[in-house]
Amino acid sequence: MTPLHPQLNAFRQRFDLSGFWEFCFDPGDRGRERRYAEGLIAARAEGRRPIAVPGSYNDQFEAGRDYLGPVWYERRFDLPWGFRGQRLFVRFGSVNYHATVWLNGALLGEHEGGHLPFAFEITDRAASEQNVLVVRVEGELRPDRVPPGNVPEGPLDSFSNLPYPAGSFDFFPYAGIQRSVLLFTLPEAAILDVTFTTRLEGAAAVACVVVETDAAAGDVRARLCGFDAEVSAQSSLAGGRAALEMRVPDARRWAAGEPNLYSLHVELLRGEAVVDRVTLEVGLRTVAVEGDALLVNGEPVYLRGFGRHEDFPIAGRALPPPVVIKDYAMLRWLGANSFRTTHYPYSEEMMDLADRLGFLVIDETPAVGLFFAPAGLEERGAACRQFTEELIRRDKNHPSVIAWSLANEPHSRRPEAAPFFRALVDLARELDPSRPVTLVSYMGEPEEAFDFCDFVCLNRYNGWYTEAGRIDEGVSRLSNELDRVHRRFQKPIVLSEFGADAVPGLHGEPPELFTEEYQAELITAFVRMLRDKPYVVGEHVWNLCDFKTGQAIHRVGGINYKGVLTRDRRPKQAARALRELWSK
Ligand code: GCB
Repeated sequence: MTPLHPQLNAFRQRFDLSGFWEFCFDPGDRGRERRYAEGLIAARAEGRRPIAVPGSYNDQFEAGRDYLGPVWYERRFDLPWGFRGQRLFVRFGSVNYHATVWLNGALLGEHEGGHLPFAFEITDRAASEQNVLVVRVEGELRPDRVPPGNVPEGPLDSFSNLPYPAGSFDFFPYAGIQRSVLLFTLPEAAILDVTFTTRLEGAAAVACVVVETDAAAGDVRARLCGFDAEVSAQSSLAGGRAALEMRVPDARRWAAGEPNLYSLHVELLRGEAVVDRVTLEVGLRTVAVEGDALLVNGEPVYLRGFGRHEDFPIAGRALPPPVVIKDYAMLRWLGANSFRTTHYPYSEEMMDLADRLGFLVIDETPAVGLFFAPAGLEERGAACRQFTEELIRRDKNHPSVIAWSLANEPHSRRPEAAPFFRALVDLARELDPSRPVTLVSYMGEPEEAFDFCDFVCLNRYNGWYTEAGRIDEGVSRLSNELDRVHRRFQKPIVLSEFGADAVPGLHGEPPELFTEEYQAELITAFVRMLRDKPYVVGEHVWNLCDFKTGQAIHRVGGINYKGVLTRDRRPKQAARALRELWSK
């Protein structure tokens, strides 16, 4: 189990190992026999060099651009003051795709899948000085992985033209240690997990807190503080667990644009003594789907926003913090109130800011481009279950997260698809009964799994991949299709992707494909059409920014130009058009 995000307080320490690590490529996969795991990279690796962590490695060196085979990272450290004698862990925020980790030559473990955290206990392995942490990473694209890659001809029927490198998806398969690596401590008896949910009772709210610990006995105390008020509750542990409720009269609810956060302090007590504490910033709010409406705090909401990528030149998938802030500033400027974490979980910093800034988030697992041919299906299924569990565990306490998206654009024609998703949806509901569950469907795929989702998400590129050059025709076809889908499923619909590529600075009158004018007109026409559909509860433009893809004949310079902002975050015409539309 990955403990809660590391905290720094009177009972817990943490230390960030980010910086310049030792690194080498290992195209012949000889690192094990050369004993790199023991810290011998410096002595034995050809072409060893410093590398920035966090950061995808691909754009840091020319040789790394399309290389996805084994690479090795090494970091030496002395234990920081105050860490000795504590329970120690090392935690990786995201390593894409497969990580094997050693400390001082001893294997700690492995982890599969990027974008989600994992940790290993190192209490008995760490020395006070001269520790050597080594990570072997490989980002190979394989049909039995999630997202899949190098899928043979056939199973993807609707998308046979794979890019290079050959992902079954349209973004660059950046690899490496892409988020922070933290050392952290836990006290001898510790709080391992906290689950926070809300029940509304008129003007009051009931904060429900479930606490998991590894303490044999003791009490748990929860305090909820904010807006000059404090409520608290205390309960004894049973089997290491406690469930508490606190009633907040005149609750300040969390909502989009009104991000009222309370501080939740959870303390583990032995007798009167506090032995551990964690603090979470939480929001009092509920989410539900009722009829054709998506409700936050019982009020219908309409999602205006984007799909996006964690993508920036050179840094790759490790967004520099100023870019994260800039993206939120631009979302605000555009009048957006929401986004989907296309097509993988975003950084924990991004999620914390969504809570603080008041954005509604559809939180997506890395399951993009799934297919259901029998070869490798079991492995893909196991990966999807693992990622769903890890994501819900990581993000369940964010008030900004209003739904789980369990897949983007699966190739769902085979009969195996529906039962596959039935099981995944059931798992998500079991892990988190407090949020709606959805998945996102591709043009032309009849998605039976919507029968058991709470709402429908459709990606549609009428006027672009179909009806190219004919916006009106595209919009009217989509309008009919939306009505049909709604009649079939009787659930609210989010248009989760639509848009057009626009090469910045390319203009045309009348507008043509790839001009800024065409993109602006297409997006405007879509938004106007959606206004008349009461069952549509959201519009997410693809994409907030231009982003890097693999090489393909439809990706000039390896870039997808569907951003309304350029890759360096400058607005195109469509951005101004949206700002105008969304300000009304
Ligand atoms: C989609 C995908 C997205 C692509 C986009 C496009 O439907 O979900 O990942 O980037 O289309 O631009 O083709």
